[in-house]
Amino acid sequence: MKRIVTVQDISCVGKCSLTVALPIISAMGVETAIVPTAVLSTHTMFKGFTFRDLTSDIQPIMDHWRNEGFRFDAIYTGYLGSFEQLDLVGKLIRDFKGPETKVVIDPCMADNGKLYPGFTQEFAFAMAKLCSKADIIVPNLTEASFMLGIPYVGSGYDEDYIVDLLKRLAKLGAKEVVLKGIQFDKNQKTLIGVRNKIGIASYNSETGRISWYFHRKMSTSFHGTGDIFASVLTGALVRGLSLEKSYALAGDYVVKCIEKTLSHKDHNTYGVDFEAAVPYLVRRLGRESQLI
Ligand code: PXL
Repeated sequence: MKRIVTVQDISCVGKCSLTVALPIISAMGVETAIVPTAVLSTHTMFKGFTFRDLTSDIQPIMDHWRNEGFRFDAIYTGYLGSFEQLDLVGKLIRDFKGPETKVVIDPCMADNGKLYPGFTQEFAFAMAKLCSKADIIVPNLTEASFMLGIPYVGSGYDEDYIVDLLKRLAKLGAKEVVLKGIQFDKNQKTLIGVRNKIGIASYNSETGRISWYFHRKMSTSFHGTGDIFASVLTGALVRGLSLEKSYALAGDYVVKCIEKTLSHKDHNTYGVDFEAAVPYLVRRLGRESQLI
């Protein structure tokens, strides 16, 4: 069985980080090892959350695993809370990346032009440095801007701007860049058929290939969807789908999760009902992985 190790926090309530990565990657038929970085009562969009830092457990976990000789098909990191954790993840990659291991870094720290509580510009630069060790990075536009140290442009940009961002992000050192949350304004010169949609662009720095995938824009955005996206992308890659097919599946699954959530009028506002859309994910993955 294929095996992913994912490094991120446990937010006990909130449907993000490990509480989505574990069930989703498992449902995709891939073993999910975890390194929990912290335990929070909820994610940080709630007021009054508790936070227990688990940084001091990470090195002993890695020491034990090294003795056991564990190897992983992918190393996937999400929300990391400190500079020390960034260093430890660097060591994890050094010690556990085999020739076939895919390293996926989701520089989860910001959205809608703002850093999440507790993060700084300095941390964003340190995360950018960690990204040099990745095969694939999956920032949104806000995270991309902070990592590059440039102002966030939330609207009015064109295709050339996105291509330039992709190339600058690739210079951080990852082989492939997947940029999320792209929306072109009506009046922009752009790809046919993508207006009123939201999408993803990718760049392979070895082949120079740029690809795009756009899907329906939902009326409401929810926390945790970036974690769901990165989990599905990593699971699909390990199951053998191409990067383009993996992020198309991830994007479409997020849309389905939001649809399911909005279909209940008493829905949670903190996270999506990803559980209700698992059958869709499993069916589609089954179909697509048979075609490989
Ligand atoms: O979904 C990203 C995320 C992960 N972990 C924690 C968070 C957030 C976003 O707010 O607060 C603790």
